[in-house]
Amino acid sequence: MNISILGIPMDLGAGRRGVDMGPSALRNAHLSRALRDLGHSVTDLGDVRVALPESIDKHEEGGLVFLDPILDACRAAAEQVAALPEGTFPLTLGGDHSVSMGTVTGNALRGNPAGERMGLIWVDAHTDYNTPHSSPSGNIHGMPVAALTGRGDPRLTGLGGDWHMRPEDIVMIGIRSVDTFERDLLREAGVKAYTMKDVDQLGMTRIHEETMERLGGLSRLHVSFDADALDPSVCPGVGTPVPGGLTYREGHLLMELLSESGRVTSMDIVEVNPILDTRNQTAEVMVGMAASLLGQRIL
Ligand code: HAR
Ligand code: MN
Ligand code: MN
Ligand code: MN
Repeated sequence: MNISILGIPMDLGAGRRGVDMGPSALRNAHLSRALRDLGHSVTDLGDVRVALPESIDKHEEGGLVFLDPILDACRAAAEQVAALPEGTFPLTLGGDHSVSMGTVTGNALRGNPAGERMGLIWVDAHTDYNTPHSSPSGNIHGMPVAALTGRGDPRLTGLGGDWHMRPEDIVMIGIRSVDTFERDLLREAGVKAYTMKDVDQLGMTRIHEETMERLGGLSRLHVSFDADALDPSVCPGVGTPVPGGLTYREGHLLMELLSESGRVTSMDIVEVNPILDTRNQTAEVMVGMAASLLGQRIL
């Protein structure tokens, strides 16, 4: 397979600094080499240009922190991803999770400017379904899924023109932190979310089967993997750690099963924060997750 790597070194959507170094940390953990060793042809497109927080004013506008530079970076990421040839697998590196407004949009618009239906598998401790009204923080990395489904500020929801994700095409896995009003929005929209209780009770195999069934008719599936989905003991280098997360094996098993399905067409790795990490452990773990999704097997 042809894999194109694109970095979005942005931490403007997060409350803490450091995830802008995520793409470097992942490259340092030998991401390209790991994927080439699996027989893939890998092209690293480098990074999207992102404004430096030091050179712009931190302004909040209607409950949105750093809205304009985040929109610029998301637009640039969406354009670059949308322009990749059909059949290429885009592997996009954040950055905070607001980058996925751009990457998901770009993947949906690839080969069709009007946009296609696409399944979205959101692996995260958080549901990222806030709007400017429901958000307790104003941090845009808590809002990307709501924005993708057309909820929130029109500047965020308008990235794909008239295209939006359908809530029924989204499955979240690993959930254990949801804000009060965010919970209402999520329920009302009808997004399927597997919490950690579901992971404990059903197991990852069953969750994978149900996910494949739910997203049955869709020809494109995007995996957006937030490093904080994994337990903080596995991935300590994240800005918003939540105890009780996915084990190392649960993460790999999900990626292995998705890989066997042969249906995943693009992936993000986001929220890796080298400042808060221990000797780049989080980036190394996430490179392993990408390798499992892209065909690595134990035997
Ligand atoms: N729900 C919180 C907020 O909106 C924090 C969520 C963002 N944290 C992430 N994204 N890492 O998954 O501020
Ligand atoms: Mn997230
Ligand atoms: Mn998260
Ligand atoms: Mn819109």
